Amino acid sequence: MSKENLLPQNDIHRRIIHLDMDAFYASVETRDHPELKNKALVVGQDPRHNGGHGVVATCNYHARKYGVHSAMPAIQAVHLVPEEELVFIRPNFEKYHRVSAQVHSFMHEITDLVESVALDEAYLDVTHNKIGQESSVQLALDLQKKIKSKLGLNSSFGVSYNKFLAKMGSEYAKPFGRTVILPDEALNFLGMQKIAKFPGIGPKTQEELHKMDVYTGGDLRQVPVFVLLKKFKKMGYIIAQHAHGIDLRPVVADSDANRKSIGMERTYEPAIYNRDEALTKMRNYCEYLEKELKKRGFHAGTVVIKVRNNNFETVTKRRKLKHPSDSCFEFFDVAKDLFDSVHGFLEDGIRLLGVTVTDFEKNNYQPIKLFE
Ligand code: TTP
Ligand code: MG
Ligand code: MG
Repeated sequence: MSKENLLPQNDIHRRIIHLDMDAFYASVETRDHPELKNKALVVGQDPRHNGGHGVVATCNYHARKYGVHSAMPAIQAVHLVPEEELVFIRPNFEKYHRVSAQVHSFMHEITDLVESVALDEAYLDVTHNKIGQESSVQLALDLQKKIKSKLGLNSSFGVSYNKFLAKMGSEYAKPFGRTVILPDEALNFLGMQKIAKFPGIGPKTQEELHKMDVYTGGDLRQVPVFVLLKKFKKMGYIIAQHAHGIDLRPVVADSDANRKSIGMERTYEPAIYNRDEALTKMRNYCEYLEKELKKRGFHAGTVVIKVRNNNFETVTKRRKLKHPSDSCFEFFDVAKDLFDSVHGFLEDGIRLLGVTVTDFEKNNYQPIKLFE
């Protein structure tokens, strides 16, 4: 087996949009205070009236020209920007939430597969969409246009076949940017990017990679996967996938992400008296659960079974897994054990059987599969 086979099979068939609002809080404030249009607008408390305290939430692009940015101590903005241009404005979170909800309602006109990352930013899987529009680029353009015309705000988007590339795209052309990365352009695009632009490559990892003469996505792709894996462990494997344009994470709809559990139960008439028959049913449920979890990109931490007998006595039993999992086999192992710990029900006949998994956590990346 060649070492490059450590990478999962790519999937280039999805259509994903990543949209992010430009200078979000600051743009909302400029819209509502047009007299501030030509100012360097910083959202945050004015440190000059505040004992020098406070941080910059965000600032408009005018202020960015002077080097101001999010999370910077506000007092630094005072030093960087000429006094007559500088304006501080206190954040109005209620308003930003309201605008965010409006943006989301436009997104939901296109698809319910909307995954919010922050107030001003979301992924949309538009492979199948409500509008029946084949062109994901057209959908993104229309969305950007609608946000502009209805809300008076600028945004940037990236369109590609996975989340990582779509996000790289939306950041690439900010502000008011539009970037489309087609499957056969992805490696070219990534090859030109500085490694600092890749998610997961912070200053420390950058330094380590520079020591290996790796400066761009192109350089990164030349590094064998096992080297990145050995050096940077789990994150190295993610970085390696990115360098090759691979990101299999699904877009998890916000409504799904809030789900607390997934389960399946059925009633039986006539009742079940046979252990193997009951176990076969539960095994089928576990297969369904694995499929549903994989679809949503979740791992579950706990398995719960429910059993009801002919006398309508019902028991539920639960057990935490050693590690969160999305494996049918691991669920079934536990479910079988729990089932065997319910005494006397088979003799009376089983009317209802259920298996549920809960305690979700997000499974962000594909596990390494050494042997397929
Ligand atoms: P971002 O999307 O990171 O930044 P932005 O929208 O201001 O600018 P752009 O996307 O054009 O680069 O964050 C969205 C909002 O979240 C931002 O307007 C303010 C808030 N925010 C903070 O409060 N603190 C922070 O450190 C960051 C990064 C953002
Ligand atoms: Mg933004
Ligand atoms: Mg954002």
